[in-house]
Amino acid sequence: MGKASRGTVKAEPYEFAFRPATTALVIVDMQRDFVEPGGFGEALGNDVSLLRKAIAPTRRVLDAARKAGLFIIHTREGHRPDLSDLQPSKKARGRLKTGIGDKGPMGRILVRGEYGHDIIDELKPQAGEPVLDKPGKGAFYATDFDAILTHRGIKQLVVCGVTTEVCVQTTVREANDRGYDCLVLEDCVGSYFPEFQEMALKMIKAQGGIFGWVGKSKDFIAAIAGKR
Ligand code: C5J
Repeated sequence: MGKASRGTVKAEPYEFAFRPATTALVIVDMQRDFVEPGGFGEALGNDVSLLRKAIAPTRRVLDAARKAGLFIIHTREGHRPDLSDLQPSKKARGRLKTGIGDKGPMGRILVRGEYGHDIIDELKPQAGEPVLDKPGKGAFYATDFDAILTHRGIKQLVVCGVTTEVCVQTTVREANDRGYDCLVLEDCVGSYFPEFQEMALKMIKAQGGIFGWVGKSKDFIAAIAGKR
């Protein structure tokens, strides 16, 4: 774990330079359909408790970021009610009896405006925090994410959310290719598969931080509070 000096966050493979004015907190897809018992994720046979572990630390990070006036953006994976932005390949994948667009336990699955598509109450966005609706796994694909970040002068992303190896990692890879430095908070991201959680985080910080940095919520909160 890299040492931290003032203006940095302790992280791997080495300390992450933290510049509040150019840093955004990005909370990826903390939606009921993925995280809540009775949602789509659980209906697919997944154990949502593995994802729910990320809620409390993410809430602490969100509170600290709000207090410090950091730019905060939330994402949601989902589709238009007419499903015109749903690729036939994505609809067909998995050969599910009840899949995207169908009536699920919390309304139509991953459809905008439905109860299950929305962000969980614990991490509900506040006024002034953009919510980015994305049809894909990555937050840059078919969205104005890059424009929003560019207009704010954002250069670093601190990333929380689910799932680690799918939408979080895809977003981090897309961001890295666009020149953003990403710090993923390991206790604020979650996967239904413990081995994917471990390997996805390892991949991000491998080879000198090939996609970015991995750190812990307590160290980021300490940096926000100016304790580092
Ligand atoms: C998935 C996501 N796993 N938000 N979506 O389909 O990671």
